[in-house]
Amino acid sequence: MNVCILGIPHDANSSHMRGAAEAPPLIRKELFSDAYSPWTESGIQLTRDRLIERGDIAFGEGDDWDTIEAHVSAAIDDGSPLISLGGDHAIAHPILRAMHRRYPNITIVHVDAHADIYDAYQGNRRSHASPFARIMEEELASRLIQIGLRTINDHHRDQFARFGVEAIEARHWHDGYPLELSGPVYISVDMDGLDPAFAPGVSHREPGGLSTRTVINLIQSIDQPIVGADVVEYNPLCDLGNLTATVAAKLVKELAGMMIVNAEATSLTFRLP
Ligand SMILES: [Mn+2]
Repeated sequence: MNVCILGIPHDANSSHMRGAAEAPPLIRKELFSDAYSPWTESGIQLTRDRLIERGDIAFGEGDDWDTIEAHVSAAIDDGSPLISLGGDHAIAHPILRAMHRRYPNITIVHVDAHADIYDAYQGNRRSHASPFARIMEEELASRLIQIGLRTINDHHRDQFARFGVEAIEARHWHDGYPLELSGPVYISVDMDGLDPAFAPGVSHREPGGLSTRTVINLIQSIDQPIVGADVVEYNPLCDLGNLTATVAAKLVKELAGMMIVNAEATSLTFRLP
């Protein structure tokens, strides 16, 4: 079992400031740096041959959403799990369109300071504040579990009720929180789900967030097949000494490790009939 890595350098739907599109090469640089161990905490040696490099999407021709969906579909076509490097969070919508086609009953575990479930934000239905509204409208996930939230407003609460979202605020999250997952899991990590003390390189710093350790513990607690993940909203323009790139690379590493561990444990291949 190998894991695909795809860069999606797209930040045109960011509401406050751009910059997240610059992230993929910087995360890769840390991921493959000789300064760090290639071993995951879960016991997998993440040599380069275990990470299938799918490059960065070059945007320009055609609709960006269709382009993202096509690249993701191609990456997961052989049953490989995929980690997408954002880009802003808007890209989760076309990614999930592709994921849903292959895995119809996916559960999304979403780490974020924000619910990203506005019906529209600043008039933009593709806003990075809105992808989970589109995902739930199109029924691309069976469950949406949001973890680490600390900016909930009344509109979000209406959306949670409308879509049956399981929203767990940062103040209520703890190691060992029972998620009772079953079936394929997709993990979407907005770097601002972490506290800015750990990940300052984000466009919207929201104090009171999760520690790096807490997010890794969450990833390692998932005992179901992890078929896809994204690490989004790292904004190098806001970073301090590449700290957030290093944290993002660490999360990518632990995500890849658990993708391999769980796939080998369950011996599921997810090949279509
Ligand atoms: Mn966010």
